[in-house]
Amino acid sequence: MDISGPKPELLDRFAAIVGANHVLTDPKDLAPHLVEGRGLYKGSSPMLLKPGSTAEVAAIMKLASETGTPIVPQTGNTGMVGGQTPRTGGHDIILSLERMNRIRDVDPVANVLVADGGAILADVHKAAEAVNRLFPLSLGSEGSCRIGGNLSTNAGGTAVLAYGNMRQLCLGLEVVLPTGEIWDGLRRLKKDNTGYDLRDLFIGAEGTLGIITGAVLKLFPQPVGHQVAMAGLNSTEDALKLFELASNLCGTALTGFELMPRIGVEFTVRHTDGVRDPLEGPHAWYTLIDISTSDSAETAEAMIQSLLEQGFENGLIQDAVIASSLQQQRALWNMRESMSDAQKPEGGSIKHDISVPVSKVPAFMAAADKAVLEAIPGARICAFGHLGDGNIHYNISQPVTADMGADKAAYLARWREVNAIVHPLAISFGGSISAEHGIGQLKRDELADIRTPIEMDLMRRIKQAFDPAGIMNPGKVVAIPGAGL
Ligand code: FAD
Ligand code: 2HG
Ligand code: ZN
Repeated sequence: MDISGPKPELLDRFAAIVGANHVLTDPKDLAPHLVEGRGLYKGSSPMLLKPGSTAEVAAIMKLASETGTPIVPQTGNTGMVGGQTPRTGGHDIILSLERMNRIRDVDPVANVLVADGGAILADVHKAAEAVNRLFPLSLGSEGSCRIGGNLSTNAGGTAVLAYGNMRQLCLGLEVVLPTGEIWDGLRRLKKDNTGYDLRDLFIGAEGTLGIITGAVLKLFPQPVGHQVAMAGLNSTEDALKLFELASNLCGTALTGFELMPRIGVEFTVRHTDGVRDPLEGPHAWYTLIDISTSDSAETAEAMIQSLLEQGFENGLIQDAVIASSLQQQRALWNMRESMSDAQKPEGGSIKHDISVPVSKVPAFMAAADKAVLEAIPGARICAFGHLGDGNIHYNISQPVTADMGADKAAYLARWREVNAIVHPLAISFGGSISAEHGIGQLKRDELADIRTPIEMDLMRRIKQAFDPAGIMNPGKVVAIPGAGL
């Protein structure tokens, strides 16, 4: 590719594949696609293409591979590590699957649903509900994120505890390779040991190995009983003990166990319409407990009652509320799911997506708090997340200052410095620096510090085998030295 970017004639050839109505080139139209939600990355691109079929995606990739044109897949643009954002100062063409948003098939007997890569997660939920089934992936972004992005980031969310992450929820894939070939792996089998698992290579690859255009997803029976409670606690140690108690009492009926700090509740109450403080007085920590049963509604009710009773008796719970209607259940979940966005109006937030073995969460938090507050006195630590999975969004809002707006950039400039405190701590507790959001651009240069040389070498060889021309979302996940990637 010419370093000045694709020539107008080449852009015309790309546009002709999808038709003029499905191409964006005006900077105003492109603008929302050049930046991600946190505003950390802002890229450039001459064109966004919206193909309407797998065949059109294949034609785009064939032309891209023949002409060495870099392509960035983007679906809902809710990713948190800049994987969907074109490179700054580059000429990557954005390929959006927003028109490929169909539910292709639902089979409630085999418990599978086949969707286009551009199907919106909330629409997949609705299609499953229409046949009395559940698709359990649950994210705050479910109204806008799409299946191709969920698979490519191996998304997690609030139901991983019971149902697993996206990798566990997928049986088969349809993928357009960087060469333009189509791999039809839309198999519906639970058991299939026939050679290397190609599907698992594309899941979590963040668009660096191919474009996911379709997927076979697993469905589950709709729960019969469902209970949601919020408990106020004194410490993360108590939260862990309560989690252990809940696991013992509820077993697989425990479908969510989320942790939130007081400051996160305050941010959410302050900045989210309709969210109220869930308990009478303030508490240092809150856990959101979700229980689903398949036999009867009474079982779920008995379980939540018994859990809270024992939690009070053991001195773990200071106060609690059980949602008494579907509306109240939604309100409690809404508070938790709004916590990510509620940090934005509080100035800069330096974020982490760490995981440690669940039993180590309190020790990790204590060590991280101490180190972070030494480095940034007054920092407002808003560490929340999926306690049941050992996955904490260890986010740190900037200290309150006279001019928060002006100080935000200076604070965010300390991002790497703060990562360098928190990430090694997570590793020292046997953890990971990216539990569910991926690597993208944000953590690309840290990957080699946390994966072994053999792992890095294997990842580079896989990348080169699938994408020898280096056109598939270059600059993301794995750096290929000397290849400009
Ligand atoms: P995009 O952002 O468009 O893309 C994400 C990555 O996938 C990029 O690298 C992109 O190039 C690649 N990609 C996209 N589509 C394709 C495709 N068809 N083929 C190949 N590659 C592709 N994430 C969690 O895991 N857990 C959470 O609890 C969670 N909560 C969130 C809450 C909020 C409020 C927000 C804004 C985000 C949250 N996220 C969470 C992050 C985000 O929603 C997920 O990463 C989501 O899975 C990305 O889907 P998307 O369609 O927006 O993908
Ligand atoms: C969540 O669990 C998301 O709400 C987002 O993964 C976390 O804002 C964040 O860091
Ligand atoms: Zn999360």
